[in-house]
Amino acid sequence: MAVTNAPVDPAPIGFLEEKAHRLRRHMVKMASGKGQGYLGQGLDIADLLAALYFYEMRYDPADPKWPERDRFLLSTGHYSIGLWAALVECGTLRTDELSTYGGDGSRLDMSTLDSTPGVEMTGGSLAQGLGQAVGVALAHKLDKRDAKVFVELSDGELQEGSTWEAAMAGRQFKLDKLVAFIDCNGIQADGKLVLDVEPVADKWRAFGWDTMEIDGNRMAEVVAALQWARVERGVPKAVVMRTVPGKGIPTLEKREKAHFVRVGDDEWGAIADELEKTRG
Ligand SMILES: Cc1ncc(C[n+]2csc(CCOP(=O)(O)OP(=O)(O)O)c2C)c(N)n1
Ligand SMILES: [Mg+2]
Repeated sequence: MAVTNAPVDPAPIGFLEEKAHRLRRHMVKMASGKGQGYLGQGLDIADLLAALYFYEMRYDPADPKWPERDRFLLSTGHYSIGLWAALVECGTLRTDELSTYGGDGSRLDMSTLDSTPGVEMTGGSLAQGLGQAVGVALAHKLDKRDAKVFVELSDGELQEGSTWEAAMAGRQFKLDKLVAFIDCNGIQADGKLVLDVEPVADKWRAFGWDTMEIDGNRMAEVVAALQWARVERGVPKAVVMRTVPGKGIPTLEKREKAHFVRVGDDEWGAIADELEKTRG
């Protein structure tokens, strides 16, 4: 069995940053084809996705159902644009599908469907991902499988009780191959978070999870968190990531309402140019 993304040490930070940039470029292509999309969120988790798919995860792009694979569950289905970019870049999905994002009949829906290769859970209804990840990790533990389970969830999902029920279960079952990344981008549907979720890291610690907090848009910190998470200490791990919606495109980073990006047909060219200029 070919494992194309097995961990390489020391971490190739420059290579991973370039991968994150390429993912962002794919996302701009998708959103500009549709004229709109959840571009801000995809851009904010691009660094995590690059590090997972091109450094950390045991995953075979040609065989996305390989039973021994590590799992990545994207709880926030509307972040799908990020996952599509990663799956295109690693070769599970085709590059020519990027232009179909959000279109009728496309496999690259605006929210995730697990009928698309490489997708581990159907998203859309929020705060379901951690519970599913706990279930998968528990099944692996009972089956004595070695695979890791990585799950992304959002700051908005911290406002839902199901997240904390799952957090308790993860600790109770000592799921030490489960790693949660909490994308604290500071926004939910209408702008800033309406219900205060801080202090996020202290809450996870109080629920018994090994916890660290990072700048989720700094590749060296993302990689350090993944390396830290490799050590098993009998409890699940939480990585609290501080991220910037629209990361990599200054015009989008400055938008107050970044939850959904819709701009005029004539503005997409400038957005794509900004991304290339920021990369330098
Ligand atoms: C259970 C549930 N409630 C409400 C919604 C509607 N909704 C879609 S995205 C979103 C924002 C939630 O905040 P967050 O997950 O932090 O997303 P962000 O704005 O950062 O993309 C909401 C409320 C939903 N999809 N599911
Ligand atoms: Mg949010």
